[in-house]
Amino acid sequence: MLEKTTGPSQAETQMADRARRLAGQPVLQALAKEAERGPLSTTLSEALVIGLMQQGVRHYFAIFGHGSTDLGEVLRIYSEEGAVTVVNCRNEVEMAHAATAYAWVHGKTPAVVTSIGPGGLQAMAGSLAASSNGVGVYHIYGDETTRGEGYNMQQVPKPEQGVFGKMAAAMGQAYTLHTPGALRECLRRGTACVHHPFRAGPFYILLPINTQPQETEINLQTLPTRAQVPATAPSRSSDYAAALTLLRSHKRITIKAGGGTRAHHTALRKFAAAVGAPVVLSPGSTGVLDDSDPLNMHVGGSKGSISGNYAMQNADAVIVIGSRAVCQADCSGIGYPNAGAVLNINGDLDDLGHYANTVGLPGDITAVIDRLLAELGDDTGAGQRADWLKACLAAKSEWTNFKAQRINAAPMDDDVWQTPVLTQPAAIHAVASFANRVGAVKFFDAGDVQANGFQIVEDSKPGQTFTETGASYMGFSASALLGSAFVRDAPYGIAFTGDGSFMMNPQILIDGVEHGVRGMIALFDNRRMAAITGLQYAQYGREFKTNDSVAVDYVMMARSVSGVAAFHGGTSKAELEAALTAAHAHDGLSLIHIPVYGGRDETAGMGAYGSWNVGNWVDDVQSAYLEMKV
Ligand SMILES: Cc1ncc(C[n+]2csc(CCOP(=O)(O)OP(=O)(O)O)c2C)c(N)n1
Ligand SMILES: [Mg+2]
Repeated sequence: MLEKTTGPSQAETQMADRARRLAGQPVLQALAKEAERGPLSTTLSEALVIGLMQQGVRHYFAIFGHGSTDLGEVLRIYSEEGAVTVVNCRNEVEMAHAATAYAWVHGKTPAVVTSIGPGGLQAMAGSLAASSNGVGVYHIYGDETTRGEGYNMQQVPKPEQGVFGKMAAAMGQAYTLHTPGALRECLRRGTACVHHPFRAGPFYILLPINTQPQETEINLQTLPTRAQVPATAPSRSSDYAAALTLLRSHKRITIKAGGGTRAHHTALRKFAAAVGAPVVLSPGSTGVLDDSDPLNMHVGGSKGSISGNYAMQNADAVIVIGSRAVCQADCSGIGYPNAGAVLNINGDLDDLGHYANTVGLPGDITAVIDRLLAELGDDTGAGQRADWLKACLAAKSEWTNFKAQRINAAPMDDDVWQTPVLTQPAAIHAVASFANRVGAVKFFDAGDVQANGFQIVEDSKPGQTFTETGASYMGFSASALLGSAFVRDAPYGIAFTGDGSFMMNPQILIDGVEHGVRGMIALFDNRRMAAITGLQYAQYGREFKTNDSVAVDYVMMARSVSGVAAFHGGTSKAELEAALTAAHAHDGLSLIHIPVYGGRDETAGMGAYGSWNVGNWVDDVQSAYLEMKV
């Protein structure tokens, strides 16, 4: 343990010396002197920080507590020497979201650090966004002592060991560092999880309070480096035979591109063009085809679009690529009522066999597509799909026209605002277009804001929108802005959030300023949780407890935090445009409060085109599911 008295202890001086060298160099170079001498003796806390660094982890999001003071002290010294950055936060859910966004947008691995108990639990809740979207993040939680001297404050109060570790293991993968010498194994499992090639997720390290300061020895040469595996694809020609037959024998093939295609959009585009098949997007895969690409049918699923759902409903075969078939993406299993066959391309063997009557090609999407195209040669079956493409294109124009009407809807009289205000689709389109114009990254989290968002955005490539569709976690989008803290040349971020979602995690107002975030919160205020109001009306014809009567001046609220620039979004597109320009000009965090129509006029929404196995729809959906051929 580091004894803090008047001056730095010898242990601290040595640690600072190591940290100084680690600041500028990779681990093995920085600590070459130590490595030559044999195993390095240090505390578990420092060993963990060095071990994570060996995997490229140098960025921490932290809320410390009595459960993580020793680790905190190491991070203090390492951060003072410039070896790590530490972003202190105000809420663990917010912090987990920020870490997820950091990994998702910037492709680097962060670590979240909490205390024991409530801190860890809150972070674990927030980590659902990482696991649902396949994003690798280390979570480090202080944990009960392994000595077992009785209850630790904040542990789960029952006579059972390691309850937090068990919960974390149920959420994802977890390792309790009960024994400091187990660090190597912990980090090997960790990198296999957070750097998994197609199903990354959060890895939870439970760090007992008493093992953190324990002296241990690590062999720097065998500290696990970041896991890397080469792209794989089925190796024999015969493995592709059934796929070739499927492609050559179906006239109405639709490709369903899931979130997994984001990293493989170049191969996807080549494949769709070669086989002459329309591509339907999932809520989370906008941009994998250019918005204007004639093959892009836009989003399909429970919310969907006219064209996306048309291409799903009328397909005689589906090529599912990189999708885990979430209910919202495939209408709870009844999205393809006319399909008799599936070709599934996915690295994950469980997802590969999700549908019945499937030809599965497991592996890396690009590697599989490249090989499949080589096997297909010129005989791709595209010739027989001309009529199908024409019909899909007609559906695409229908959607484009419909969308144009909705996003250009005139302001509507609203009960709450007592004046005509913009509809949510009109306001979202204005902000999304602005974002694309200025090269900003768009973040979405939940509610009508998210659903309208994925129906409206017009992206030309992946990475322009990060919509947390996996968990639809209210509070993600604003918190995600914090993911760019300390990231050099980070793109400007715009969080699209509802009034309900924003108040789940408003901490960004303070943390964003503290850590120099450049970004904007576009707050679409309909004074209700409208997505749920809409569901209630659609299912039971009555609204219940999804609105409130409390007016909030979000501009004043935001301005009460020094450093935040806040603007009224006005009630017309012209006023909103002016606010966007002003907010973007602020070199820091800004907020625009945009009142939007919250009534039932359907021209104020984008509509829903699919089915969903929820509420009083379940009987219908489940009986339709029984009729599916795939
Ligand atoms: C943390 C969390 N709690 C509850 C939900 C369920 N939920 C989904 S959307 C929604 C309402 C969102 O309201 P708001 O952000 O104001 O957006 P709006 O639908 O009004 O546009 C709720 C409660 C959720 N997705 N996440
Ligand atoms: Mg709302």
